[in-house]
Amino acid sequence: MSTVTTLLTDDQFAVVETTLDFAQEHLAPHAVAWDQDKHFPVDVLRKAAGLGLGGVYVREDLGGSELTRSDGVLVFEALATGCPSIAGYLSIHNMVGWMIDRYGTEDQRARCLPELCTMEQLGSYCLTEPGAGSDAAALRTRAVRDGDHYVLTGTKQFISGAGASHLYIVLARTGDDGPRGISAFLVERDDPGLSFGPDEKKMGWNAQPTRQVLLDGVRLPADRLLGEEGGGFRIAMNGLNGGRLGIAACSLGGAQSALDRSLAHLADREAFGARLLDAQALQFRLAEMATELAAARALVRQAAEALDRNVAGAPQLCAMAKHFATDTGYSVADRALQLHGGYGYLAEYGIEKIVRDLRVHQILEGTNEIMRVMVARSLTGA
Ligand code: FAD
Ligand code: 2MC
Repeated sequence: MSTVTTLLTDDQFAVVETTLDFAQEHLAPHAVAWDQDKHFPVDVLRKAAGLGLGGVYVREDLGGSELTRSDGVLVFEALATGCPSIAGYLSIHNMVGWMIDRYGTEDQRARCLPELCTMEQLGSYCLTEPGAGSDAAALRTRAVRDGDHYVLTGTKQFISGAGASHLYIVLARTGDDGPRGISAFLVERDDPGLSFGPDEKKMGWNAQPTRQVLLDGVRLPADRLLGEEGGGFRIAMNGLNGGRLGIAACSLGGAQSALDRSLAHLADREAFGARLLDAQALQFRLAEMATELAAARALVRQAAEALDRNVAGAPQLCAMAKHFATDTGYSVADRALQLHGGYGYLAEYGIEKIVRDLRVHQILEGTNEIMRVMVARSLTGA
């Protein structure tokens, strides 16, 4: 794990060590079973919250850890060495917390954040719809103003944590077509008219639920509007800039774990009268994997610093980091599976689970094609 901890401050080193210990003690030993049983370990999430991981970016006055993005990517990489699926959910929960801390009124902050930070309450982010995924600004869920209330109707697709979460940031249309007609709302699980589809059967990310969120005339007091009417798309996109780094970091952690396991396996395994680790062809493969991960890590950390400093071009750097780190992470994990031979294909070794978990990081929080669209637009000025 040497490149994981190079160039860190003493404080960052301490955070990484604590989080790695947590991941190894509380996540890694159970990750395969949770995947097989499709178990969402809320009790373990609350333990993570005890370390400050329920409100990573939330200000300290309401129980948050108030860390920077540069710290956050270290945390999510370390967590994902234990289980990318759980780390991925925690990244989404923390995106929700950041959005409320950043755009919420003092009343909204006080109502939501203390229990999000302890993870007594879990959060979900609801942008995607059956007819609007990559083209998020085409969403059709409607929020109609009715006196002191808004009434929300529509369907959200693929929502991580749905059903288990208490708080849902829902993007809905209050105005005309396009991004400027969209607003963000705080919807609570008990709000009448809210229900959920069945848990989707998935290739990976099985240690957390993915369900539709169905809004059938959900009537919300007007003070559940987050930010300004018409400002929801900007809030959603700014949330995703940090979220994309969280997912990128989860790919680094999952892939690093697969690489570390490959080293151990090749050191143990003999063929043709020698340790497999002594075969130079395999050493070169390990060296390439480590180098590619180090390059991806450097880009993720650069993008996080750009976001911390709020520099122009930070969203595009986040997009670059997201597609580069998630493509690299998947490719490294897939090569680790190959280095394990037939054992890599067996569930009990945990490698095929990492491959399955990391595959979806190339799709969610903006597909890697959409990340390239963002980068290309900034190059061409389109
Ligand atoms: P589409 O938009 O239909 O895309 C299909 C294909 O076309 C993709 O390969 C895409 O890259 C490509 N494509 C589309 N447009 C272009 C273009 N202009 N140029 C080039 N290629 C293009 N969403 C949430 O809001 N909240 C969640 O919590 C959440 N969790 C998820 C969890 C899981 C397990 C999954 C699988 C998805 C989750 N999503 C969530 C949804 C996810 O963000 C979307 O699946 C993703 O944004 C892609 O949308 P889509 O599936 O509709 O694909
Ligand atoms: N950061 C800040 N602002 C952004 C932004 C970003 N990353 N992306 C877009 N914007 C702004 C943009 O500057 C513009 O602002 P203004 O109106 O002031 O000019 C506004 O948003 C509209 O942007 P575009 O004109 O680029 O809108 P368009 O519809 O052409 O494309 C696109 C936007 C494709 C970048 C956006 O729809 C997108 O990111 N799609 C992917 C959807 C996605 O990431 N879904 C993830 C769901 S969550 C999930 O998967 C989880 C697991 C939680």
